[in-house]
Amino acid sequence: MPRLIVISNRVSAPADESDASIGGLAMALSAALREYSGIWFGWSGRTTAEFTGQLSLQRSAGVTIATVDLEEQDRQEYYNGYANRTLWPLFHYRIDLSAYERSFDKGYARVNARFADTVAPLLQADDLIWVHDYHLIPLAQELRRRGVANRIGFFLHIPWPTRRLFSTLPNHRDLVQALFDFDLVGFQTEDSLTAFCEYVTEEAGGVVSYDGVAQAFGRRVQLGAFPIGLDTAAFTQAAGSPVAEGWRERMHASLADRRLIIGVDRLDYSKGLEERFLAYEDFLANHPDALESVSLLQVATPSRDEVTTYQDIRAKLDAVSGRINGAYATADWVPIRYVNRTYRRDELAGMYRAAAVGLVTPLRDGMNLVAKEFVAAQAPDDPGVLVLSQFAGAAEQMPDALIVNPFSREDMSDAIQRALTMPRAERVRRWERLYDGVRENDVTAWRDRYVQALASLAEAPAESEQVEDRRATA
Ligand code: ADQ
Repeated sequence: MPRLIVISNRVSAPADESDASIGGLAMALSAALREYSGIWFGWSGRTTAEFTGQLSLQRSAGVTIATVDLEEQDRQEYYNGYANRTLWPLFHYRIDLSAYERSFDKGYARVNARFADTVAPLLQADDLIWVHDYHLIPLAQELRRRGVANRIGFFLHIPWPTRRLFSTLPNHRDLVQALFDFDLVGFQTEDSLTAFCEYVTEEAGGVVSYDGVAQAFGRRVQLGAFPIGLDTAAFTQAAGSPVAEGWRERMHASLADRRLIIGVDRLDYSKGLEERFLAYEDFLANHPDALESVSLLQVATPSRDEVTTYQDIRAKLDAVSGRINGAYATADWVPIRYVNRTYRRDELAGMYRAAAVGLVTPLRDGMNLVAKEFVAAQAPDDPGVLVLSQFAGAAEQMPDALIVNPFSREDMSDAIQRALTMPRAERVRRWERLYDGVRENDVTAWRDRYVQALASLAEAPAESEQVEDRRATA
């Protein structure tokens, strides 16, 4: 088995799985790297006065974790800048929030070059290299410039936007061209794959064959949809652990026979939290019988709080939840418990299991692992109901959830009512189908599908053998 070299912006050691590190990518990759020997390389999250490329190495369960410090300017221009103020909002359909600044472009290019400089000396000839997410789109291009001929794959954890939207990005063409230096480019969904193909054919003058080989810019790349999964067995086991059981009981005791609706998200405008609160407010207004008989627990962990937009959304959610609680709370009941904390996986599993309804209603999401965690944590004989946004990648795989439009308060309010009143037989039937999917398409299946697809590709052809650029000379 070749070594697997995983490269992502941040890394977290596999041993950390049960601790407080959050974020879907970290969760998935630490599980995916088990059973592999190799290296997981990324930024340490720390900054240093001057970039040296000095590696910090740590061995953990057969994997070498290799991290490097960046400069403060890198953090601002690459991480807070191009990655999180330009690409993240654009790829989540929020061009109103996207900032285009040339210093960000420079920082992004600089850090990708620094990653390539640092990781290239670690590589052996038959290593498979797997690059993750929007922070590192130009990395294969940088590695190729340094003579790396290994097979290199890319996986995008967030959605790929439609052609018209993507074209609002200055230099959009360069970013797509950079993807053609990978051998395999994977997306979460068919929807993202289709959007990318449309760009290739309509904007870049390329072609895509029926088996997903795209040709443009004089190069060729294999494309595919690889929906990410959960470490399902571990999560289900966590849901049955004494810690989870303790939390389930604690939730029930604090609810005093009220039904629990739960939401768990990184605090991000793409997760649709304000819309969710407003829909819940509509639900309370339209169902007076629900007053004092349900409670919404929203766990939202602050993230990226150096970026102003994230401070804004936080302030907005404080205000909206406060207003709703002010309007409806009684002496012994609050409609929304809004908590900005991180919980351990087994604690979260216990909370999911205590809930009658899971609200996963992002406005746009690559996949959304919380939807899968909610399903994996349920008691088979009395499962809660998943209410899922049609704009989460997970909706492609989870049609047995109650699929909602997160932009419509009425739609979401109706779904909450339907979930709370759904007969047990229907709940069980829907949950069984959802759980089968979550179990079969788990994180190991995802990794294996991707790595096999990458390994089965022929060695990267030399530059001269690449296909002719099919673009009409534009
Ligand atoms: P995220 O945007 O981080 O991931 P998601 O897939 O929902 O979104 O994963 C969030 C993870 O963080 C879950 O495992 C969840 O349990 C955990 N988490 C959230 N709040 C927490 C809290 N308060 N305490 C502890 N843990 C918490 C990105 C993309 C997604 C994609 C993943 C994986 O945006 O669309 O599903 O990568 O590819």
